[in-house]
Amino acid sequence: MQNSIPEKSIVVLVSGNGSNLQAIIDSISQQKIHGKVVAVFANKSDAYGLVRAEKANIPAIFINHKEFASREEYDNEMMQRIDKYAPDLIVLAGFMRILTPQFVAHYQGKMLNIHPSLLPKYKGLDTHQRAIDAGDVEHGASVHFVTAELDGGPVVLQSKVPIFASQNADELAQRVQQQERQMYPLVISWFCADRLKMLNNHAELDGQILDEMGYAVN
Ligand code: NHR
Ligand code: GAR
Repeated sequence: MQNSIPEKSIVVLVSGNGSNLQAIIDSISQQKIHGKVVAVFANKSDAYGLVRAEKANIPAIFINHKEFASREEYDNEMMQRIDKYAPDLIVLAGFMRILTPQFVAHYQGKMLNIHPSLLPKYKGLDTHQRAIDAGDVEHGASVHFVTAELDGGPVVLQSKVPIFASQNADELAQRVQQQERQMYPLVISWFCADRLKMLNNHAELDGQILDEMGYAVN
């Protein structure tokens, strides 16, 4: 069935290491995702994700936000450059810049993010330390559709890890990221197979509205 629909074009936005980007590239080469990464954009010149893209022969584009007077102008430039690749899906993979409502509206229902917490807990930054400081016994990551509400769009899938008393935030982050590299390609494969949609601010998989905390809630 998968091959009866056209391959999706994916644009990935990164700011850093790009280990999630790498997991997506690898899943595509293993034919687990019916899609193609057509471009990688970064807002940081030293983002290692740009190097990973180049190594995979994917156009790697750095746009310096310092050259733009406002977030609106920066996002407008991004939109114009991104749209040249006619993407079906925008994937935020460690992208660290808040996007304007105009940008989000332009890619409504076509943009996913991976956030390092069990949403709705710990929106924003420094999530691993915040989970430890709160004395939580579990933590994890969430894949969600991006809406204008920061880290507030409908959740598709969560993955949990235990928090051990002896762990520091860096060790916890590593364990969370290990989960991320499994779950993000899976969700992207659903989207590329036309199984996953955002409708009326809900995530829908195979025509079923997903729970507030996504698929496979336990
Ligand atoms: N934009 C919108 N409109 N909605 C979302 O849900 C978004 C978004 C942009 C990025 C990723 C998000 C995360 O997963 C994301 C989701 C950056 C910040 C932030 O505060 C917060 C959340 C996320 C990404 N950024 C600072 C800013 O002023 C800069 C911080 C830095 O450069 O270190 O943009 O966590
Ligand atoms: C990931 O843990 C991701 O969840 C997080 O940054 C890391 C990026 O790793 N995202 C955010 O904090 C977004 N604000 P990567 O660059 O190796 O994919």
